Amino acid sequence: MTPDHVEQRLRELVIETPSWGYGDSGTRFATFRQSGRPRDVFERVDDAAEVHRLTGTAGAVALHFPWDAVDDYDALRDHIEGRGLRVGAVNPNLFQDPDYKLGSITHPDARVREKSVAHLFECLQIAEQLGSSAQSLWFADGTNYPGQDDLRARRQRLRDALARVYSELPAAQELLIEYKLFEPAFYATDLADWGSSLLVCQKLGDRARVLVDLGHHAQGVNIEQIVALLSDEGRLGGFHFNNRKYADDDLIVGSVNPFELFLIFFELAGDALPRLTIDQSHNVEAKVEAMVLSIVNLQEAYAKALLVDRDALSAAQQAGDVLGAHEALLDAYRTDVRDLCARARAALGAAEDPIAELRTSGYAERVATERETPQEITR
Ligand code: RM4
Ligand code: MN
Ligand code: MN
Repeated sequence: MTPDHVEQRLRELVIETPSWGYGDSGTRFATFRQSGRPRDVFERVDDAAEVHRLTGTAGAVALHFPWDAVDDYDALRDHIEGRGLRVGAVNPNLFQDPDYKLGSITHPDARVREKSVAHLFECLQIAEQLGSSAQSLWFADGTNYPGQDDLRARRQRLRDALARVYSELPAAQELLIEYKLFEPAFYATDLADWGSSLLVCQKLGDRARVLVDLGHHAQGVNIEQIVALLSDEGRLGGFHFNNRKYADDDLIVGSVNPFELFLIFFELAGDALPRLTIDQSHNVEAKVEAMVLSIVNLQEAYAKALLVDRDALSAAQQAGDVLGAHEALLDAYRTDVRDLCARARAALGAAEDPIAELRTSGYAERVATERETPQEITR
């Protein structure tokens, strides 16, 4: 692909940033308050809009409920659209209420299962009001000890609940089903891997697809191969981008393993892109800055993947030229695409150098002053 084509494709890239990535977050040891942290969903949206202004690529904001719950969803939608954004995926939250100690839709008690399904139904409505086209589901459900619950019964409960949700799914929405190896459950997570999610999706129907979070695998797992497989099956629904060294670390995307990110984009770049969302938690770094850097890293990984000479690659593959094929990937990976991405951003009316622009814009200082006034933090 020529650099002009790459620039064109970059201009079409849309990444959803997560409302929950802008608020205060921490580890189980401590949460360090940041100055200028948003106090409610409206301010979280304002931060998302600033990331979009600087990068040109972050035009949608994913929401999490009840963290982002408001009385008036029309007002929230107006605010989001007034900031030049649209609503991304809606993420129901079935992991914080004390009732969910032993699970949500897999809970042994039918009352808790009903409560969980009611929340999922409520989120279908919220999404309709906000104009969202996806429910992004992640379940913390699992067990901590062998024998704690019946693994097959839990699986059946999970399938029954999701079938009910799927049957009520408005035509404009799809269901994305995320998996995660472990945490908070430490013995058996009910949806622990891509295969478990895929089986559920296949039972539900075409509008149920798998969501891949880069932090949700065992060490050494070949994520790009999972991407190729799900994509080939037409079941790759989307991503939660982040990076990790050890577990679900939720670090800035591309910060630890940029080559893996490039290989994932290489698998994606041949087809229409699925939903691309960031799912990060910035505990010690400035949040808006971290989100901007994540978008820049995504732009660069995508640009490099588009630059791969696919004809040369497949010729080398056909000829059994092992290193020639590998080199075809490395050639693209080693290309400096910073200027190309800067040009694409400029063409979008965004910043050539988004981090530098953010630092000189005074945005952080301005919100630090504006958000000083004590106000209950709704999250
Ligand atoms: C989980 C998972 C979900 C996210 C929550 C907050 O580990 O990645 O996608 O909604 O964290
Ligand atoms: Mn996630
Ligand atoms: Mn996660």
